[in-house]
Amino acid sequence: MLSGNFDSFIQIIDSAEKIVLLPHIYADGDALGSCGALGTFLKASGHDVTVLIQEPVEDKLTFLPKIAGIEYILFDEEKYVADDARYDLAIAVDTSTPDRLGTREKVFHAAKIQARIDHHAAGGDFTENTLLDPAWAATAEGVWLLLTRMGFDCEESRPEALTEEVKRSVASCIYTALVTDTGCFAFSNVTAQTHRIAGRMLEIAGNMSFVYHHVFEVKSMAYTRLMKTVYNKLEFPAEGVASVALTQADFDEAGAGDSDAEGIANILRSIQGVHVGIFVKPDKVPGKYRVSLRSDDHCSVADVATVFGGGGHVCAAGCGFAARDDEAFSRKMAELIDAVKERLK
Ligand SMILES: [Mn+2]
Repeated sequence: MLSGNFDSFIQIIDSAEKIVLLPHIYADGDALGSCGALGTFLKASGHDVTVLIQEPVEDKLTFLPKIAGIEYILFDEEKYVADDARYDLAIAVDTSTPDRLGTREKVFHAAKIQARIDHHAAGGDFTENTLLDPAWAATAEGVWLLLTRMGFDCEESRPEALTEEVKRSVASCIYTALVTDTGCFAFSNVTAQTHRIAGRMLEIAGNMSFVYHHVFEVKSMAYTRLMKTVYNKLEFPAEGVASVALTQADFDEAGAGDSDAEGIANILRSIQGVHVGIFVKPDKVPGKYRVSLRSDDHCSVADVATVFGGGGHVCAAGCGFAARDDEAFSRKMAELIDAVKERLK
């Protein structure tokens, strides 16, 4: 169900001249695509718009700055003084809690007015001016609905500066956001509306197959080297359970970072006959480990994670543990596997 109201959100935008768009930290395709689409449109409509990102755009998404009609500016903390209300309006995009803004939180609060467009059901009500619907597969779905209400797709009322090039740019950004947040239209969050919007984006932007190629097909060398180790270390400690535990040395040898390890627990879970995937990797703090758990309807991994002080959803959860030597590590792994076995139906 929709929280907030399009008309008042548009009023806030209309009355602002200088606007800053803030995607969440480690911005993904939805956060960057939504900001690209909204920013490109608002710029063409005559606003002074800045998209401020916390980290450089990740490799697989570097095509986005090329198709967006607006620049993504890397946040430089020293250049921004606290409480300097340089913006009339700050919009948090695809951001569920204010701490997901990183050090740009102060930019958000320093603006005269705060707003948020998002699709995360969980999270805080950190601003009154929120436009949020958990039924949107991506925040970009809401951005599209907002833009159409601002005259984007209507020949009579759309702003004059909205050239075909701007339209293509906006549509490419929205399409990218939809593709990434839905696992290429594979997840259960996809609705008929998601497909309708994606269809309209293709009508405007033309062939977009390069998005799938960059986001899902291309694998980095570091990831590929890490996956060699993952398959070498793959174990089936109980029926229906697959597990892999990597060490810091495994990451170092592969030249891999945290982002290369994303989705490994899902890969384990997708093996035929496996109901629970357990992926363990070292934490930044030496002697500590992070656990990703994925399951189907045979086991609630949220319950497993709770035992170890973590949490999450029934099918996707996480927790951590400390182990100062190999023996302690093996003991913790055995406890983890026992906790899974107890809950496996
Ligand atoms: Mn999203």
